[in-house]
Amino acid sequence: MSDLRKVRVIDSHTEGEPTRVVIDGGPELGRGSMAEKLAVFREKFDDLRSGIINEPRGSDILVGALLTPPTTPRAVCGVIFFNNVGFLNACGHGTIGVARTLAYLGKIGAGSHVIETPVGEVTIHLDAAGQIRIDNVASRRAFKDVAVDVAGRGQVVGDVAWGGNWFFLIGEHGQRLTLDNAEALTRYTWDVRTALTRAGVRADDGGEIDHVELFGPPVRRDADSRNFVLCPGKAYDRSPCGTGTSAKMACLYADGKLKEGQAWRQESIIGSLFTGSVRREGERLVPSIAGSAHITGEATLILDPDDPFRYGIRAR
Ligand code: PYC
Repeated sequence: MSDLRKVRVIDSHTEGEPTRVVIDGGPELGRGSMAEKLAVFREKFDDLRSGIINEPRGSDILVGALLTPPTTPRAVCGVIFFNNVGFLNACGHGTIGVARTLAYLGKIGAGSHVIETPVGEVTIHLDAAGQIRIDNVASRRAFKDVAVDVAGRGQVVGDVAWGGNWFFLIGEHGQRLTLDNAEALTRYTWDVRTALTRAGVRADDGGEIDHVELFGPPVRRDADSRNFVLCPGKAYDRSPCGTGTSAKMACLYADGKLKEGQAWRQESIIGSLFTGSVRREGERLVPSIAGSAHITGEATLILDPDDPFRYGIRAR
């Protein structure tokens, strides 16, 4: 029994999208930069990533967050996000979940706190009432109106934008953005993603465009838009997607449709809401995202060396 590996986690959801924060028993990633720590996690501990997220302990929709020691005294901690198929550069709903978890653990109080990610620093603002807002990494649109031929569906046009991850954002798609249509939306966005890969469409820094986002009119009266976001592992985001909303606001700003400080209320496919805005800091466009997160559980995961599925159920 002494060979059992134990991993302590705290689960939360942010506007419906779950985050599993590893607070103890995670892998030791060394003393390098956050990007180097991510590389060590990817190369040496991918089994553990899968064991924490995938069935039978987790599910495709879970996003994991490994807390690391900070590499700068400015930050309270570093974080590396991961999912059912690999790693995320950053994660908006996940950062709000990490903030809620740190507050739950008594590690942060009301005020502003910096968290490091492999793609830059994010600032979380926690108010006395427990509301959370994050200032995300700088966002930008790389390409406008990129046309891609999608097998069996014809040409689809979208923008390529960065919000901490790379997104293909589509306004004209002819799809019904309702939760009861999630399977068809998943098929549509997966077809678009496959077409982007086949056509060799990448971001301007060579990055893979691994999130696809559809936009349409809101259902809620207090929202500006509703979206459906397909994540890299084929699960759809239950929240309005923090990095996706950041990418959307970068496009709106570039088109002159969103001004600095103006609120953008993004509704998700399940009807939850993020309120965002942008501000310029020199050349950088900094998006802010506000939303609520709730703790849903605390657990000790056990990885038993005798368990054939200790590292999760994976296609081989
Ligand atoms: O909120 O940025 C986000 C996100 C990315 C993938 C799932 N959620």
